[in-house]
Amino acid sequence: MARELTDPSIFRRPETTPERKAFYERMAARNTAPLWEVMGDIIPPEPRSRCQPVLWRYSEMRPLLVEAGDLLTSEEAERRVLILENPGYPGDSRITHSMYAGLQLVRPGEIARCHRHVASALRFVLESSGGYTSVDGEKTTMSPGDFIITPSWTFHDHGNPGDGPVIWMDGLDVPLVNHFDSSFAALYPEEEYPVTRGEGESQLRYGENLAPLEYTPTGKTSPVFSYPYSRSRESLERLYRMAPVDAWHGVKMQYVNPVTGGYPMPTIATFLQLLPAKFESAPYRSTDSTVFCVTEGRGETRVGGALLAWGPNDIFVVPSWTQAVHRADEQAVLFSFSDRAAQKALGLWREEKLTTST
Ligand code: 1HN
Repeated sequence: MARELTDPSIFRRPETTPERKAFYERMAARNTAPLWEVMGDIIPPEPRSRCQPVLWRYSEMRPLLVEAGDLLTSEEAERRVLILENPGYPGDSRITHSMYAGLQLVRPGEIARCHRHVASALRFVLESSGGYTSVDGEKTTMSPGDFIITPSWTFHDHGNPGDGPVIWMDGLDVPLVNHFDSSFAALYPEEEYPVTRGEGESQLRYGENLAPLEYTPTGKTSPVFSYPYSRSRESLERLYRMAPVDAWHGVKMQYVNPVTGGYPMPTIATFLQLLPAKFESAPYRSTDSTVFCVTEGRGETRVGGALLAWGPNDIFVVPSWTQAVHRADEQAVLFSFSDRAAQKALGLWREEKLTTST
């Protein structure tokens, strides 16, 4: 079961007598407060996330997004995006405590004009034939299942020269950046950034088990910014056929920055996993609330008392320190992202692998 907000504190809390209360009021007038009144709340014995386990069905989201396309141009909207908002944080534009997610539509012929911001972004492509995103002068064509990075403070614009809608999930570390009050944003003076590099150039330089001569990594984000689905998908399929399947995760891999071996972005970790048909995972929990996007297959996830039944392009959330069990009706592939990169960099991350559900 989910941990409840009623979890007992391990700390003492003395009785509040009228005399003490009057004292606390005098303290408040001097911008001070008694720790002994709040210690159990600010130092819980384990995470008490307000994040709720939720599912967004693509069959319900896509029509809303298409309707948004009829109502507003992407020029008017700046970015035509439906925010996936966790009901645990109403009005807060966040899908988990630390992460933002949304569904973005670019209609044929549209351009989402160029800007940059401190927040790092990922795109996970759901529908596209010919859509592209451009990062600091290099274009990348988007295909379904591709994971694409927009590093912090890089100029980016998107376009759709094709004849069908282009739709992707955005994931950004906006709540984390705003937690630190460290957000900046700027427009590029033109609608599109000039193309200065060939398409696929960063892949050739850094993503082929090669690197430029005497290269030393600069910056905190992967210099490869497109991770095509076809390659990652094939790895999972072939590993499934030749190697043991993990009881907690199926065949799960993490995306890497090829020049450091670390996560692709300094704050956001991303994963791809294959769940074989009829696989049921052993229960697992970790401190990084995680956003899952189903790329293939159907199944369900039991998490914190909720049963989330998912299919292709559905998006769901597993909150921090909440046991989750995944079951696949048919072979399934799940993309996921979380703040694990940030938590591990700060020495905060924990996980627990259980053998039976409690
Ligand atoms: C943003 O810049 C994009 O560039 C998408 O496509 C979603 C959500 C919050 C802040 C900036 C984009 C965003 C965003």
